[in-house]
Amino acid sequence: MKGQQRSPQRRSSAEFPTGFLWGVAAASYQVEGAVNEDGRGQSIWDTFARTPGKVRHGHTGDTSVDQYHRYPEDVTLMRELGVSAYRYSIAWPRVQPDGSGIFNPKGFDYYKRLSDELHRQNIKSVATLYHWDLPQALEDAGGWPQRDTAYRFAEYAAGCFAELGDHVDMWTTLNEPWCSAVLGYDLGEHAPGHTSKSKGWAAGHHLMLGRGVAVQAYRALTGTATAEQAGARVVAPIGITHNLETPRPATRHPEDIAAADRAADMRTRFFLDPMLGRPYPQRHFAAYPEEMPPPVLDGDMETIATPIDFLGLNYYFEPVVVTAPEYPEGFRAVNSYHETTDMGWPVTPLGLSRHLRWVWNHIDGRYPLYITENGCAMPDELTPDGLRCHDPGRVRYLRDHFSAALDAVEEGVDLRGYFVWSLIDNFEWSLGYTKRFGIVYADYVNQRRVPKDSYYYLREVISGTEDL
Ligand code: GCO
Repeated sequence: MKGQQRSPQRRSSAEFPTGFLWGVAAASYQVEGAVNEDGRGQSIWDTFARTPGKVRHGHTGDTSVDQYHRYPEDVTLMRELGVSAYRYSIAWPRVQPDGSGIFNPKGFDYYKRLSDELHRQNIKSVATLYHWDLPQALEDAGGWPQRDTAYRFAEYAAGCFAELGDHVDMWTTLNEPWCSAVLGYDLGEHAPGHTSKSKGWAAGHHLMLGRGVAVQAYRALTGTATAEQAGARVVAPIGITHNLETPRPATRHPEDIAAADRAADMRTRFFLDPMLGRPYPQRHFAAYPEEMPPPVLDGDMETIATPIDFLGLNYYFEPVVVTAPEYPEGFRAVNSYHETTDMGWPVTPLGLSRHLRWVWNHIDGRYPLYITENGCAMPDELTPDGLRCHDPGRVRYLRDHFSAALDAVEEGVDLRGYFVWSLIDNFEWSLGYTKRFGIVYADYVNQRRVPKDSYYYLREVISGTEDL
């Protein structure tokens, strides 16, 4: 008999570990709207978005997809999708309008209603405490470059633990502190829009410190050192969400390989190593002797190293770098010649497996990993009847990234969940509403939601009827 045709290996979501958490993600300012309701204070994003020239077309999060009022419909979309978790964020100025002192019960009520609805529809409530909406009053007092902001964050976090502890199934302290610090205070691309390297890295240190103090407050409240130690008592795990990068060298030349390693200092080691009890990357500081090191006081590094329960990673693409001795840090990013998304980001699924393996090895397997965000902005085509939305690029993107994540799992990475960014199109920060990341299309005029093809694809993946 002639050689039999080998059927391609079938891979399905069933190959992920038992209990694997499939979810979708979003963030307060990007989806809630209702910025002046029920006593919500102002945040740095309200101010930034209203400052001419900061956000494309002058878009703001004032209304967005109005999830503050429409959350029951969105949770129903999640249930029909089959996800078991929703990762949202708590707007600090909703629950503590001035960023210190008095809490606002009506703000907490919203997150209770949202969690109750999630639980009613069998979905876990995964709350991020800080997804970039710092109360404006704290920015007026100096913002994250001020040490006091770290303690204000811990106070706010403790208020959330006390009020929402019975409602939340999983906590993350910060979302992407690199963005808050560097985009917000050094490059000025995000709120509050400062351009000072020393402010940026001071902000980075205080963000990491604040979350360390917050985790200690959480442990004191739950009476354990880690969620695992709670035994039969259910204690929601607490972790962090990072956007680390492990760039790929453009060539195998030793100088490019060394440059890629150096590139990981700023984006990865600075935000990861102190959490593991290691020092900040000194090599990075040496590149900016005038503005570094950040203001570290006695005991800070121990606080930052307070154990957590899991590490969340947001992954969108893998950068490529070459050696560039003319830059202080000795590298620069170059084009990777991959197909790109609407953001101009290369589509690099294999980079996801490499990244997961790198992080897993770097942390010596100390914490289980979650992909807390992955997704893409791609061209969407709404059908003339408005009932369907075709997004074949996003379907391919997701399939290839799911498969890459499974590769890492098969190689021993303890990956426990995967959150797609995002459930629904939303306010994409300084790009306003011009980029659509949703697996559900948002009609911003009449607030109609239209599930895209990628939504139906993800539904089949989760139920195991569609191959990866
Ligand atoms: C991020 C953000 C999201 C973005 C997404 C797409 O954490 O960067 O969490 O808010 O919208 O990453 O850029």
